[in-house]
Amino acid sequence: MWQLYQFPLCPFSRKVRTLLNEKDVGYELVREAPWEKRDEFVDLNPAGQTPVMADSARGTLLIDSMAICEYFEETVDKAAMINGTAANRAEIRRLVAWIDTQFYRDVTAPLLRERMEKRIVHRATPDAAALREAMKSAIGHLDYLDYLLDHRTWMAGATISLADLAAAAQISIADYLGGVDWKGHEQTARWYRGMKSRRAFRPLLAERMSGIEPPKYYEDPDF
Ligand SMILES: N[C@@H](CCC(=O)N[C@@H](CS)C(=O)NCC(=O)O)C(=O)O
Repeated sequence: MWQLYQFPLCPFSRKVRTLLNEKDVGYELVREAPWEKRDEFVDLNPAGQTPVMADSARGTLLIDSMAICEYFEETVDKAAMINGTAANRAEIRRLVAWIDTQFYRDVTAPLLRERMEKRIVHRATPDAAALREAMKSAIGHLDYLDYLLDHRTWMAGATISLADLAAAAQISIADYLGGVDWKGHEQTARWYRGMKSRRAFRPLLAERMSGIEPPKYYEDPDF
């Protein structure tokens, strides 16, 4: 059985979990707080980051969310998420890279730092200016997603792909942490309602990080 080392608000683990659920790959969750830098975990992944997947029966260890997603895309036929022509696949990878680097750097990471890490690790109050900056970046990035969805049904084209899973993963964490103002983002909100209704994604929305409550509408597919 695969074991997935993660914590409930890790967006990269959410991307991986949604892919595994879409593909009906079984796994069990191992709660890992990367900020604790547990020796056994750093032995598994010297980068000390989640997600990590391990299957001791097979002797397989997978590290880094994109490497993990590519592994299951190559080994499980069901629900292909990097599909289409070479150009389609390049567009999917471009968007996943943009979401996992830019959206994470500008929006999800500062929200996690201010609203989760400061509370749990440092017992400090969030920096209001950093929160405002992250929320402003979220508006700019959602404007770009609105633009994409004006021209396409899904983020990268006509069918659902890893780009949608990556975007839903990051947006759901930003939303949990109160960093998304949905006003004026009807295209992205419509798309996100569809993502929230998916069997593969719903269970993630039910999870909570203790001591940090999401907004009331967070789980509602008709928010
Ligand atoms: N490129 C990595 C990024 C993973 C990542 O940044 N994970 C965060 C949690 S969401 C982490 O472990 N941060 C702790 C650290 O960087 O020390 C991936 O896609 O898996």
